Amino acid sequence: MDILQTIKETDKSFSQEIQKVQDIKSLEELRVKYLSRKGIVSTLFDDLKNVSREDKPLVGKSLNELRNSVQLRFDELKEKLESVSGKDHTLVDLSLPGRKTELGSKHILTQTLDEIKTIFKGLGFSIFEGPELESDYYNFEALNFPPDHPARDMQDTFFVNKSYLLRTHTSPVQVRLMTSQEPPVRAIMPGKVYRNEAISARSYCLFHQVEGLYVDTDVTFAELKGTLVSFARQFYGSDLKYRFRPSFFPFTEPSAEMDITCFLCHGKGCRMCKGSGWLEILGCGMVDPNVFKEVGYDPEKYTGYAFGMGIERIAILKYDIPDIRMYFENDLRFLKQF
Ligand code: 2U9
Repeated sequence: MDILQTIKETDKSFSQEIQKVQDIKSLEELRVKYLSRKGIVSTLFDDLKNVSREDKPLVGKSLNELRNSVQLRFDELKEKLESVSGKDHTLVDLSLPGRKTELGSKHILTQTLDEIKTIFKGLGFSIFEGPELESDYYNFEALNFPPDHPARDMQDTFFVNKSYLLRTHTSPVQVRLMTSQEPPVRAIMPGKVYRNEAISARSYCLFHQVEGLYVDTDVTFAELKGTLVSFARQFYGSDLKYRFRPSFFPFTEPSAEMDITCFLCHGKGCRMCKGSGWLEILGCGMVDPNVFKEVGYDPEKYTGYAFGMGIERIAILKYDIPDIRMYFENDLRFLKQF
């Protein structure tokens, strides 16, 4: 049968022609030639009416196979050419400048902590860290808090159960250090602390502290002042004025708070210092003999000083940050300023 021969030849010629096709335009020309209404394959279908009844099934089957095979190869090449042409001509513009890899930066609290650590390392302090989940003993009892002290109240402390809590200060780390080591000890303890407070622009349920401790024979309040003034001058600027005011903490006696002159108004009084001209930056004092007894240090032989500061507050004062919640919101517009 001639028509079967023609079908075979058509298949062969399509194979040869499609191999030469390099672009979508030539492929479209090939489609018109073979698959359009007046194309070679359709014309062969028209010729089916001239085929005898008994040959029709065989010829019909061959024609269907030809049409499907031509269509399949056409579709495959079309998809390939389109994906390549998309990449070459629309998706990639080689004249564009390369994409910049954005580098992250340290969070302002980490930067502040790093700076504080560097200053105290320079003053001879080492660094110790401890657990954030603490026992009532290390957080309160060993630090001379009376059993009914208001800080223990459920309102102020996140208790996990009767004896365990999220530490409210880093002081338990000092207790752990002293119970594991004989004097002299000179270390700072940075870390997260938790307080069950109403959240506002000035207070948050989580913040960071750095506390410090120096215990040896003959450690004096004068040394405490010298160390803290040196720290404040390195951190806030060498021309600052300072003052120490009496205060009270269960774990130090005597206790004090350190103020520096307001850097916004230089002591004249403004919104930053609430008109006083002074900014409170930390608390400090001589370690209470009761704490020494608790950790097994002889209070007749040793004296020591301790201090503590809130990092959020220290940075708020240095960079004039209006709201403590900004540290924790991860808004890049805030973070990128530092
Ligand atoms: C031991 C003995 C003494 C650590 C101290 C302060 C004073 C203090 C506050 C500052 C702002 C806490 O973050 S804050 O709210 N801290 O004023 N902290 S003396 O004294 C210690 C610690 C451990 C064994």
